Order: sequence, then structure tokens, then C-alpha cells
Amino acid sequence: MNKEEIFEKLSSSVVEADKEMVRKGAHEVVNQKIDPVEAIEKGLSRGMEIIGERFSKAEVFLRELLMAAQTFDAAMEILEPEITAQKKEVTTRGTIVMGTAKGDVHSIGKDIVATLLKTGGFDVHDLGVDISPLSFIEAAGKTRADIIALSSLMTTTMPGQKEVIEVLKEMGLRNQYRVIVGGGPVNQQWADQIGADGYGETATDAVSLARDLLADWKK
Ligand code: B12
Repeated sequence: MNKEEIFEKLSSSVVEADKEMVRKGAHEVVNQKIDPVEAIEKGLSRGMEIIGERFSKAEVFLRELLMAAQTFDAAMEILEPEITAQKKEVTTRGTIVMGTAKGDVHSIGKDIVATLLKTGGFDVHDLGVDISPLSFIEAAGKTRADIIALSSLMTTTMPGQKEVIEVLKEMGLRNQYRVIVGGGPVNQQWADQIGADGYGETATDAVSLARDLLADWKK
């Protein structure tokens, strides 16, 4: 099976919620030494997009979304140790506090971003899902974070990202942190509108964004 066929297999396994098939696909990624991040982005995530589209057209229901998410996680159990094993950086590039915005329980994308940031040499404090602005800010203070990274998967929880920036301003702390945003409905325009320091479309983008921001800042 070539790379494209493996990605297709991963994608359709997520859509069909076939854990056995997804595990086989993930093992093929490992055995053939394919980049696990590429397999996530072009295989597993593609499957999630398809199931998400079907959900929005009411062709499938919440149960199917949940099963697809569990299938995605089954593959991540195999791929994540591969990503972590490739960790090359030893020195810490900076500290990042991250989580999913208030009211939002989507964790898969945030978890991938956290894993890649760790692999990229950052000290990451993952607060989890449904995190209030004050909890982000408190954690950033305690850990002396450089960056606050906010994930939102729903249009209804994007205002939670804006609120973090507003509360930072009210507390006179806006200049102490770089704030980056991401997640399905988020884009550069939104990031500019709320005054975030950066937006990343994928987990790979999140790493280069964090590196560039800190490199500029620490000059
Ligand atoms: C899986 C899923 C679920 C699972 C989540 C399981 C889990 N543990 O995460 C479950 C079943 C629990 C779920 C629940 C719900 N969901 Co849902 N879900 C999805 C689905 C299908 C996939 C999301 C996903 O994991 N994608 C794969 C990952 C890898 O991609 P990602 O999250 O986008 O992350 C990547 C990038 O965005 C980026 N990134 C992510 N975060 C960050 C942060 C930073 C800083 C940066 C730089 C980058 C970055 O990097 C990641 C990797 O490349 C989406 C559809 C979609 N297209 O997004 C709907 C979707 C997000 N869900 C939706 C809805 C409506 C719901 C529910 C309200 C349904 C309900 N009626 O109860 C609930 C929400 C409950 C809540 N309060 O949060 C809607 C949201 C619509 C909207 N308002 O905007 C969507 C868009 C489906 C749809 N088309 O209608 N869901």
C-alpha cells in the first residue's frame, strides 16, 4: 500500500468508526516510516472533516461523531509515541499555556497542537477543555508563560478567545504574553479582529508561529 492509500485508509476508518482498521493503518504508517504528522493531517483529520460535514447536513448524529472521535484517538495511541520519540530539541524554547475556550469540549486538535509544541521544544501546560479566561490567565501567571494558546472549534466559543485578550488588557497584563489562536472556524481575519498575536491553521503552523513570535520578541 502506498502513502496516499494509507492516508485514504485512515480517513475512511475514521468515517466508518472502524477501530481495528485505523490501528492497522497507523501501524503501517509506523512500519513504512511515514511522517506521523502528515498521516494525521492528510488521513485522520480528513476523515473528521467528512464526518463533520455529514453531521452538519444531519446525515449522521452525535453518536457517530463520538465514535469517529474515539477511532481518531485509537490511532493517536499508536502515532503519538512516534511523534514524541522524534523530539529533537533539548533546550526549552519557551513556556506555553494552552487549552480549549470556555464552553467548548473539543480536545482532539488541541491535543495534537500540544504534542507538536512539546516536540518542538516548548514547555507546554495543557489546561484541558472548557477553560475560562481567568483560568488561562492565572495559569499563565503561575507558570510564567510566554504564550497563551487558545483553541476553539465552534463559532459559539470563539468569543471566549476574545475575552482572554480583553481580560488581559483590563488587568494591565496584555504585554506580558503573546496570544495565539486556532481551531476549525478560526482564521487570520478573526485573529486580527480580536488583536491576537498570531493564528495557525494546523498544528505544524502552531509550532512555527510560536517559534517566530518568541524569536522576534526576545530580540
Ligand atoms: C469530533 C467532533 C466532536 C466530538 C469531540 C471529541 C473530542 N474529544 O474532541 C464530540 C462528539 C464530543 C463533539 C461534540 C459537539 N460538537 Co463537534 N465536532 C467534531 C468534529 C467532527 C471534528 C473536530 C476534530 O476533532 N477535528 C480534527 C482535529 C485534528 O482538527 P481541529 O480540531 O480543527 O484542529 C486542528 C486545527 O484547527 C489546529 N488547531 C486547533 N486548535 C488550535 C489552537 C491553536 C492555538 C492553533 C495555532 C491551532 C489549532 O490544529 C489542529 C491540528 O492540525 C467537528 C467538525 C469539524 N470539521 O471540525 C464537529 C463540530 C466542531 N462540532 C460541532 C457541534 C455543533 C458539536 C456539539 C454542540 C453537538 C451537540 N449537539 O451536542 C457538541 C459540542 C459540545 C461542546 N460544548 O463543546 C459543530 C460546531 C458548529 C459551530 N457552532 O461552529 C462542528 C463544526 C460540526 C458541524 N459541522 O456542525 N464534536
